[in-house]
Amino acid sequence: GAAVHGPVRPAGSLHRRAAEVLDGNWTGASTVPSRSLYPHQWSWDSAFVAIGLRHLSPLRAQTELETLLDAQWGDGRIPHIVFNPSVPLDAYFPSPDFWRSSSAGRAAGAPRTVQTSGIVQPPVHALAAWLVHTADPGLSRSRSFLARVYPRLAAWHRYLLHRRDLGGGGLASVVHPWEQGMDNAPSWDAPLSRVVPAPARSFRRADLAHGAPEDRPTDLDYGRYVRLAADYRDAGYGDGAAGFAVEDPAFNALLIASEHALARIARELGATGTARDARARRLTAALVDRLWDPAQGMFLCRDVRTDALVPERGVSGLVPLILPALPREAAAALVRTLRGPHFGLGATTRLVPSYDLTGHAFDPHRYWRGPAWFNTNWLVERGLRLHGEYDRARRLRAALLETADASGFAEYVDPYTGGACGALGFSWTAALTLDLLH
Ligand code: 9YW
Repeated sequence: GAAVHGPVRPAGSLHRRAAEVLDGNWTGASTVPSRSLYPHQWSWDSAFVAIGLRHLSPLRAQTELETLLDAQWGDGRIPHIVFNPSVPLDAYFPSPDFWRSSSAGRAAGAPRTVQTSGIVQPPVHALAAWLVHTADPGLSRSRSFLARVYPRLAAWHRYLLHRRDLGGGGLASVVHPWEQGMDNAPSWDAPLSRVVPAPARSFRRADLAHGAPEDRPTDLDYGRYVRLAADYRDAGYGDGAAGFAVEDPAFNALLIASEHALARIARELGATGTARDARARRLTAALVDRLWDPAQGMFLCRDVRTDALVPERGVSGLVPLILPALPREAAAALVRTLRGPHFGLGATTRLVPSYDLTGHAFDPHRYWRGPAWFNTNWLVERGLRLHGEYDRARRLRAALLETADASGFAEYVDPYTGGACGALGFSWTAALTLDLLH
């Protein structure tokens, strides 16, 4: 522990090391999350990367988002992976021949020229586009950056709010754990248990060639992920019939934060933005109405198929702290929950773990079942500042910078020791480090 949280190195050199990670992961039009583990473009990774990249090169940050948006489907969805055609098929599973986007996704308007997955990831993009614009408004205006991305981002939100309101309460549902971005979070265990796993011999995991099996999801999890994705593909990527449908607090909070960002973008482009801000406030009320658990002092997932809240505490339930229209009592309760025994912030941990420290499924090394991740911590830091918790935000920021540096920009870390897990030289860890340094 002590060695990992050692003395802070001069900020200048941390800045340089973070920039080197992003340079190394840049392909010319976008950034891969990790050279070894994830050799394509991932949707929410690119949004977080753009947020950091804007401090190095606003042009590259704009290009990152434009490349992703070029792969948008006709129905508005932004795919979770845009495949790099020069990477061998067996480098990552599921590969383009699994998703078959240009044929299976034809009715949903999948692009013909690039291969993508058919599921989505959290909508951080409008927030990222706005932040990228503010880094260099002159460049942004000269390239009509916002004018070009605004209609695409609006179509993306329309897809989520109309096609994905599977619970009928105004929120968007995810139809696969990969869509929410926290692949093996314990909140998925119950809704996933109803999915019949695809036989292990029917697919070959590529992730185990790069990551330690005990830090990754299990084979049984993978069998269920494969079954869900194959069923969705075989239904032409149409929404409604999914066996797995969950309303997740972080996914929806990011949609709402992005809706507020779209209001700002609309104002910059000469409109009023009032309708979007009003919608963001309505969505905040729907989030509280459907996912807030007053007894736990946090948000939980709702399993749409059983219409019940899932009794697992995950970091996803703290992310709504980023919302400006959150009721004051909810914000105060979230801060208490962060500091309490389940997340231990400032007491037993210096970074927010991905899952309840006292939970039955807690594992400090296994992916989204305990380790601390930099993107969720960056969001919590932002939320703490938004709600006036400056001291706590300052301490979290310091811990993030120290841990990012000492871990070699790890993908995720042990929440107690800060020890590195997963891939090193991970893009969003480096990008969000840069953002925190500014
Ligand atoms: C996988 C790329 C992605 C992230 C997800 C993370 C992981 C892909 O990596 O999923 O193969 O498991 O869970 O959030 O976007 O970094």
